[in-house]
Amino acid sequence: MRIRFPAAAAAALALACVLAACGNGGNKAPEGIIIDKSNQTQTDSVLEVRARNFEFDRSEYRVKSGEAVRFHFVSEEGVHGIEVPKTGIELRDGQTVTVTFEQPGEYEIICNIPCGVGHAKMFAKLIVEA
Ligand SMILES: [Cu+2]
Repeated sequence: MRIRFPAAAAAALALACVLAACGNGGNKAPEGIIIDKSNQTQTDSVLEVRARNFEFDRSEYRVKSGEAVRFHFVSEEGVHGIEVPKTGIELRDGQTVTVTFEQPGEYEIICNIPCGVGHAKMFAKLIVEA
């Protein structure tokens, strides 16, 4: 009993974790956003976001809806990563993902690595145009 109970508790916890989609940070791609991590989708459109201490190279980035875009992230100074909440997009330095937003909309781009004193100020807008 002393051995089995913790095992059962751990199993229950693991199951609860699966049901709550743990490990995904709740940042799953919703309907209307297609994410191609293998970057096989054909496109000439590129969106590059560059970060330094403690800002992005632009306050606003624009992409077109219905068009695949190569979303690329570069951390030029310091250790930064980006996340676009509610889209499933998360990138580390040097990473690229191909994304298609089927609908126009507005999202936030935030730094998702605690990078220092200016961390909380690191955000930009991502505008998906019609
Ligand atoms: Cu940060």
